Amino acid sequence: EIFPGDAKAWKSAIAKNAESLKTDVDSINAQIVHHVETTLARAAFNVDEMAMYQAAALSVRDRLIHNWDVTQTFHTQARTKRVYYFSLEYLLGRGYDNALLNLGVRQPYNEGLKGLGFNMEDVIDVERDMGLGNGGLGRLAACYLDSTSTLDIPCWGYTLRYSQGIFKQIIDSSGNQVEVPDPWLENQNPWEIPRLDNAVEIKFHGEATPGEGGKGPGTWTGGLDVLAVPYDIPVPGYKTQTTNNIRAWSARGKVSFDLAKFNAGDYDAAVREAEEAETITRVLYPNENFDKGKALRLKQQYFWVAASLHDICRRFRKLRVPWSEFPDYNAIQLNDTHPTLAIPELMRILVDEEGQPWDEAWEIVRRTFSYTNHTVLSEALEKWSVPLVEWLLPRHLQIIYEINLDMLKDVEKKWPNDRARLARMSLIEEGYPKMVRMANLAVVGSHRVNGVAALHSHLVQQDLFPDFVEYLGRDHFGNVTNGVTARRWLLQCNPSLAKLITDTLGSDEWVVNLDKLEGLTKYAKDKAFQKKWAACKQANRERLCDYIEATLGLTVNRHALIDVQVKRIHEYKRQFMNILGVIFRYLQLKKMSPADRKRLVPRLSVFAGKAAPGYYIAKLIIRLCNAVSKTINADKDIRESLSVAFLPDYSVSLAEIIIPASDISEHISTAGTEASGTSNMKFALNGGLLLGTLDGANIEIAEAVGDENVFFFGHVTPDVPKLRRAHHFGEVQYPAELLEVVDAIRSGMFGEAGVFEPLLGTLFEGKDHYLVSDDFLSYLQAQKMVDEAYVDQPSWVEKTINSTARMGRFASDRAVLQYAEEIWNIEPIKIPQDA
Ligand code: B1N
Repeated sequence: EIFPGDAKAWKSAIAKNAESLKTDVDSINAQIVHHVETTLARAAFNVDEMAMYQAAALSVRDRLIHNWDVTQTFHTQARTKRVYYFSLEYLLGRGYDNALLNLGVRQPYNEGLKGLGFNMEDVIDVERDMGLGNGGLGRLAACYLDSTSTLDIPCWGYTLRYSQGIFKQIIDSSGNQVEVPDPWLENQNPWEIPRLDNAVEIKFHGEATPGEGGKGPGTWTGGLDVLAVPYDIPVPGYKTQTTNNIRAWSARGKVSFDLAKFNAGDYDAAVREAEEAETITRVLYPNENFDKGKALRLKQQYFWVAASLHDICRRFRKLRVPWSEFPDYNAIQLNDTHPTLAIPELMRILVDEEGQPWDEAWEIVRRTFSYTNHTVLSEALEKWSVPLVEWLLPRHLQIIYEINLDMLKDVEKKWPNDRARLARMSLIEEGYPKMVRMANLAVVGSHRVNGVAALHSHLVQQDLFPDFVEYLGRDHFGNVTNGVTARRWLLQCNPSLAKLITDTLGSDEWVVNLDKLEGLTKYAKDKAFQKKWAACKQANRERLCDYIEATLGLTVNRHALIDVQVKRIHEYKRQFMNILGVIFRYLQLKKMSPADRKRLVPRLSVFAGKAAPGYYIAKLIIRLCNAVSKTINADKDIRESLSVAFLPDYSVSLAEIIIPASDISEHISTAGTEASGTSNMKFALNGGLLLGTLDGANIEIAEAVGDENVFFFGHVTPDVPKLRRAHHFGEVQYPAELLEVVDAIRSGMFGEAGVFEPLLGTLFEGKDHYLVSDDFLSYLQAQKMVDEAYVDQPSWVEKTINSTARMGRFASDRAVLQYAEEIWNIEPIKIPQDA
């Protein structure tokens, strides 16, 4: 019997309680008012938008928790396999609107709020983003969790609960980025459930001894304990009861430890120790595609994977089956190398704590883990110095050495006397200091390694791990092209287009089966449909223009072609090339007669994105964008034809406004540098056309939507090494168009010129690593083709319809199903009605 005491009393209480989850408007309002009066302890006259948001969100949370309970109880009782998605970042954005849509209660909530005197959009707008990520990698994790719930795949995300997520970006009066903290937990977060009773102790430092012969059970004693406290974030699926979980760990000082010092009168030390422990989850590292090798980051990584594995093993022990069956119940996906310490940590648990023989433990580990690589940029590949690992995690270093020894012996057997090969493959890079290569460890400790787009996966095999492809075989490596959730990235962010699509297709099945969008192709040439389609875009354009006006005080031509580049600011992403192109357009316009100018398609160039706080050149790019916008927007002759907006503080919720409004979006990284990109998919899905290089997922998007519906330019990946060599040897010709633009900047046209010298310097004297000068002309030509194509509106709208219609394969549902089948070996399991 599962009920303590009287089962009848329980059942009747549960049935009564279920009534509070009814979805008619009156019941919903009662739920909301319940939270106003009790949880918030307010009276009706005292309810502002923030209070209304909180009460409404809390009522939604009640529904989520109910579904969460049912889901978790069912999965546990059915002893299903679970997937654990280990990601140091989850860029969830806002939760309220998304939960309403997924739960299918947006309509009654809308009406309910109206009755209570509030407007849905305004209430949605007071929610702060959950910004626990930097960019694509973190947002991908969020999309994938949405898909696992929607597809009824049992899955938990594991991450850290940073007190401060990605910083808020402010642009100062000189156009510079200024970072201010993101206190996202300030107004209490309704989307998390603290589980104080499930806290876990995590150890650092101390002394370790290896086991007998290296492979026997070792020991790890002494050291410092920190508490890991879990907070659970329910993830609703779209119109399904399945509600998966993201468990985010928060660091706490251990009270017992402090108390001894406290009682001894050493108050400072007691507080200091607790504070130091809490520092571990104080802040998200704001670097993207860059590894700084900071000790605190290593602490974060171990704290996170140790707590998560502790949790998973505790759950596994309750099943009372042999450890050899661990991989039949658990699949762990490593989102990049950040969680790679999970590999030696699971070895430690199995060998040192559970007494499993080394070789069997290694087999379990490899069958459990799989690794997704997200970048080939060398500055982003994680390496930890051996002395640092030894100091923080002495036992883990021994285990890594043992894994390495085994592998190198094996390689030596296969390729005798090939010292260069051993040096390349070793988990330890020789040098001062020696470094642990986390990617190599992730590759050998997993049963499968994948890249995130076809080209990227090819480069992962060819450039990053060719020796491991030979050693472990081709089948150890694969590709899963990224995807995005149509729930957030069409249904939620673009309601007018979503409605038009549903009305046209006669069903909303596309929301869970994105291939259904294909049905739109037959209306692509239909004049009446084109008109409605274009009207949606215009409405979204106006919404963005309103936002620009409100935030920048800039009035723009509301019929301009909107050209956007929004993403992290990086040299490899080449926002620099974009702004140089904008300057070129400006110089052209200045040379024209007013009449000629009028004939040209007006443009609005939109930029947004954060730079890592220590990335000097990226920050100069932001400053240049702002300087250029200042000059151009102030030029009365040009105003109607060209304006430039740099929108501060790019975020998920800002992306939801920008993406539906775009006519052209730029994905213009140097070929071979952008692993996939995922905003490219969001733009195309929302009827925007891509202007891009043959890089990342752009290539597959073009395959899907048709070459005639994208604007491609620039050199291809195989050209890159020889172009870089040419720069190195000073054998390059600079196009006159580029030199003209550089001269304009140097002339002071955009303010004090000297400021930009270090940025301009990256173009010359062998420093143009990202080949801006090599692709610039081709970029300008592509821009010209955009202008020309836009003039023929019926043909343009047809392109955008076809583009949306053919984006089905870029659904995160497709990607997650591919992981489930090819890597996790797990099947969807629907929660029965009576669960
Ligand atoms: O991951 C995305 C891809 O679509 C992007 O192309 C890729 O750049 C991005 C260290 C990263 N790769 N590596 C990171 C983030 C944080 C960090 O600390 C590296 N982000 C990506 C999704 O596959």
